[in-house]
Amino acid sequence: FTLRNDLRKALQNEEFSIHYQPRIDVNSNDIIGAEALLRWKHPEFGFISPTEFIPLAEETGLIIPISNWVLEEVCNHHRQWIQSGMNKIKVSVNFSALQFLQKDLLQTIINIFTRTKMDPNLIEIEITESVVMEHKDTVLATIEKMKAMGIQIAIDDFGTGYSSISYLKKFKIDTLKIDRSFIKAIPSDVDSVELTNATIQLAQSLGLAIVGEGVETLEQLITLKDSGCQEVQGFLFSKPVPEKDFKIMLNNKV
Ligand code: G
Ligand code: G
Ligand code: MN
Ligand code: NA
Repeated sequence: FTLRNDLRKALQNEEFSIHYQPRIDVNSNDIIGAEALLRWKHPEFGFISPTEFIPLAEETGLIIPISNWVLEEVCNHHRQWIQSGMNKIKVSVNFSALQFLQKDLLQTIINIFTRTKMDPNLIEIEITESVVMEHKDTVLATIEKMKAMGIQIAIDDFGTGYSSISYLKKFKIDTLKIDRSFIKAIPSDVDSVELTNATIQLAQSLGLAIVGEGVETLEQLITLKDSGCQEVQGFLFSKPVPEKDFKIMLNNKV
């Protein structure tokens, strides 16, 4: 209850920030993208996990202004990176199901891109399988329009929900992100290895990019690489870091 009230004041008190986790090409070791992850620093309790406050933000409807702030902040950072001469990388932003139920979502995105001069081709929106499957028609109609604008779509936490393979193709989904619970269990757990391999093969046959998430060990990296996974994220390379640190990381790679 107190957290819920504090959340109402968090935006105007500038308690939110964005951390970035690099996405790495397994062959070149280059940073080819970044996932934007929201952080809330509570004045008393310090950092509170999004797994705790995102559900509160969804219950209260605050998720909409907060998510709009996230997207605009990410676009502003991205413009600054380009202006200071760094490689143009793709940035991924997590979207909540509630955003897709907003009638003005697309116009809001267009307004943000216009204000920040963001190239839609360099934004990827991450949604979970359950977002798509629970709100099928609304979400799919919106995805179609996002795709038409050039925005890329990734299915996050892939393997944890129920996906219909037909929609992956029909809506030209760009990327599957294998959930880190499976990566954590490879190569020891046979089921996780099989699911990971099946997902990689599915992605290859549909022409989708594939990202292994939560890679923490060299053994996991090698297993993924040998199975044909081209892109990874995880603590082995970097945890999510504040924007100023991510900028340094990007600069060192140029
Ligand atoms: O960064 P961390 O592992 O603490 O994130 C926990 C969860 O919070 C992840 O599932 C992630 O997708 C989600 N999350 C992080 N940032 C955002 C955001 O900006 N919007 C939404 N909707 N979810 C986010
Ligand atoms: O559900 P989603 O993929 O959006 O979750 C992103 C979250 O995963 C980030 O908040 C980040 O903190 C966490 N994460 C990223 N890499 C690793 C990793 O290698 N190990 C663990 N345990 N968590 C990770
Ligand atoms: Mn994600
Ligand atoms: Na995930």
